Amino acid sequence: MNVTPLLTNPSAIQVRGACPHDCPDTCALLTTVQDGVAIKVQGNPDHAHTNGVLCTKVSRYTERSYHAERILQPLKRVGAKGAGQFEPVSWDAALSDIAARLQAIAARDPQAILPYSYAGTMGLVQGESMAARFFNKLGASLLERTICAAAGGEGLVHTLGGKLGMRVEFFAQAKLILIWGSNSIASNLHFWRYANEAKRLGAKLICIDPRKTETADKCHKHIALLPGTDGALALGLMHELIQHDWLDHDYLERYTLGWDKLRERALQWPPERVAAVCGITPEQVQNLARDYGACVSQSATDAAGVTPPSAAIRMNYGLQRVHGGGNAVRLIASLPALIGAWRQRSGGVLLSSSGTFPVQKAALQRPDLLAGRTPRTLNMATIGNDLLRPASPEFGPAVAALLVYNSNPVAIAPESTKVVQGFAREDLFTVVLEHFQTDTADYADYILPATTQLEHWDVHSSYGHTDVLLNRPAIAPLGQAKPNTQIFRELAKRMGFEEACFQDDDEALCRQAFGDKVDFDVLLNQGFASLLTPEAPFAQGNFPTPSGKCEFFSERLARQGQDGLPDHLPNHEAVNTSATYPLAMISPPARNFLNSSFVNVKSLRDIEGEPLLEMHPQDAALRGITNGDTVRVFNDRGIHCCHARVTERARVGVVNGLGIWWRKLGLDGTNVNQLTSQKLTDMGRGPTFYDCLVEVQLTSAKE
Ligand SMILES: Nc1nc2c(c(=O)[nH]1)N[C@H]1C(S)=C(S)[C@@H](COP(=O)(O)OP(=O)(O)OC[C@H]3O[C@@H](n4cnc5c(=O)[nH]c(N)nc54)[C@H](O)[C@@H]3O)O[C@H]1N2
Ligand SMILES: Nc1nc2c(c(=O)[nH]1)N[C@H]1C(S)=C(S)[C@@H](COP(=O)(O)OP(=O)(O)OC[C@H]3O[C@@H](n4cnc5c(=O)[nH]c(N)nc54)[C@H](O)[C@@H]3O)O[C@H]1N2
Ligand code: SF4
Ligand SMILES: [Mo]
Repeated sequence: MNVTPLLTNPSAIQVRGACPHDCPDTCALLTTVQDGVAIKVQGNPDHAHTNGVLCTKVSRYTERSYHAERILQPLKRVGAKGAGQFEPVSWDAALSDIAARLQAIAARDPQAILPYSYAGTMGLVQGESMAARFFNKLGASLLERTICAAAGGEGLVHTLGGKLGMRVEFFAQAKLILIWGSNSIASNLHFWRYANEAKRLGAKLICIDPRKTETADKCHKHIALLPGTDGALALGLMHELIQHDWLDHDYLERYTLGWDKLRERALQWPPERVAAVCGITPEQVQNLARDYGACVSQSATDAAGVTPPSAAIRMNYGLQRVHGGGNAVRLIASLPALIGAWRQRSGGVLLSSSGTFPVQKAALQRPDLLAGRTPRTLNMATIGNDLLRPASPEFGPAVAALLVYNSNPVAIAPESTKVVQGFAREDLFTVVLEHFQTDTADYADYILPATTQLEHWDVHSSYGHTDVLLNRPAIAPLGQAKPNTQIFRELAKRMGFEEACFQDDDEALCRQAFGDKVDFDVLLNQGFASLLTPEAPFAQGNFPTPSGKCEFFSERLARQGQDGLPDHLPNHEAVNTSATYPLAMISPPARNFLNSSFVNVKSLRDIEGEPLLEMHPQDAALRGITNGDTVRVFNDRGIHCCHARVTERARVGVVNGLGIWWRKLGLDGTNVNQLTSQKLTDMGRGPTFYDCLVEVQLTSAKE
């Protein structure tokens, strides 16, 4: 059945969809449509994880889709680069000109063309399907999509064997939950529902986060460690587990690799050393270990048939945006094996479930269109540097054309000064597919109007649960907007790409995404389909690593010249290492934005207020700053002005700049990324947004 008529309003229908946003929850949507207009977006009550509830952002989805500032026709630049002045142009004129420009560049070297995209939509079809085919056929530079999860993803792969972990629903049955580097209430609301249920059933919740978040408020304990010190804390926990013999020796022996080596390393991390590195007390380390150690299991049930309490860890990507992020994830992902937590379905760890999905990537992206060519790969985390690099034998051609879709790099990429300089290059040809005139779109030569999730087909995996979701269009495209797929199809035609795969329509692409691995009829009829996954995936080992074990020691990493054993790596810019920049700045998500999306939706922006820097009263007093004052936050990379919020949500020595505001909405036309660096993580070549030292000065006191 395609759509469901509504009992309370017979002239309206409800269309099943999926939330497209970069959020672990991937909710099932029900859009109510009357006379071709979407009047309401709700959570689908039939989908267990969504449970009929959406976050505030997406329950206001119609406000975003029908926003007065939606771009609804192709626009061509008329003013200076970055001035944001455009005039309407026909699709035909825009696409013909873009194709001609790309052909001219490709004739010299197609690698001078670079796609730039991320997870503005997480849809497999409006993400990398037709777009990837287009760039593969062209032979354009490849993009390493590292901006979010690269370090942690690698950490998981080298420890557990994939982006896999506990099933989210079983957190509800855990007796101890560590919420580690995650502000779940803001960024993973539907996980929080399960955690809250566990809490009602008597579980203890502990939040490990430099910031006192709304999630920390609701946990029994909060450990406000310094950013980038999670690896040390995990080693300290191991130290205590060993000292007190809170270990599942049987699990360690059967199902892990490298325990002797890890044990030796952990024994170098007594609580006092950990406390000094993490900026917490030795007792906090000891108490955390006692809580975790209380869940040790010798086997799933003891001799008397009693099931031991289970310990579950919800990590999120917040803790891996630092130099040692990959190693920290390796250490934390190792913890459940020490106490045998994996033996129960309500024990273990979850960072991402995305590796569960049998996505048919080659069918969608068609790497065969490269026809033997191996274009260079550029890292999206260093777009600032790469746009400014001249041609050289090592680098290849300078980037001459950039096609941006599903991303807002001028706002979200680190070290904005460089990014902006790069985008401002007069000789760079930039095309941006967008809903809105973002900071990035301001620098476009052409802005092409893209459809929103209400207007196109898509199919979704998830990184927070294990269901596949189908998104049907609820309404026709607004104005002249087209799906990303259609834009690339039409560009392909103008470039003379004749392969049949450029004809596939969006429904066909949706079918190809999982091929015969998921029953498409179930998706069509129900809107979602659950993957069959084991309840306790590693109860008997079966880790998809080369050894089949939980790899404390990784031969693969050792062969790459890395330490095969995880360790704590200090931040590139660690606290107490610079007299000039004594404060660490982190810039985690704001609850009512999704990265830089929704910042232009007024009702949501009104809740967030304005760009603010949270400072601990002690740090503020030292600098003569009071609540509401205008401050300059600065380091060698730049200056960002905003208002100070003096609050104990910030710990001493750490300031928090929440959310990724649009630069043009900031006090001085900048956001926090003016300060972040392009230095990379230990694994996965990811960015280090939360590894950033700054100083703060009063510019003007509040009137
Ligand atoms: N409302 C909302 N939801 C979102 C997003 C959003 O912007 N807004 N973003 C989405 C995206 S892109 C992602 S990747 C996911 C996950 O996104 P994450 O960035 O993991 O977001 P959070 O779950 O908020 O977790 C970040 C938490 O980590 C803390 N943190 C920062 N540095 C450290 C550290 O060194 N150690 C520890 N232990 N904690 C640290 C921060 O204070 C913050 O509370 O969430 C998604 N969900
Ligand atoms: N300082 C700091 N910087 C960060 C982070 C941080 O915590 N702190 N977080 C990082 C993380 S985790 C991530 S994931 C990145 C996120 O960075 P991005 O993936 O760039 O995410 P957004 O900022 O939400 O921008 C997505 C854009 O895609 C557009 N879009 C949405 N759907 C479609 C569509 O169907 N078609 C087209 N053409 N466009 C569409 C939206 O309008 C929006 O402007 O930011 C990173 N940057
Ligand atoms: S942003 Fe996350 S919580 Fe909100 S509707 Fe989408 S998937 Fe659900
Ligand atoms: Mo992300």
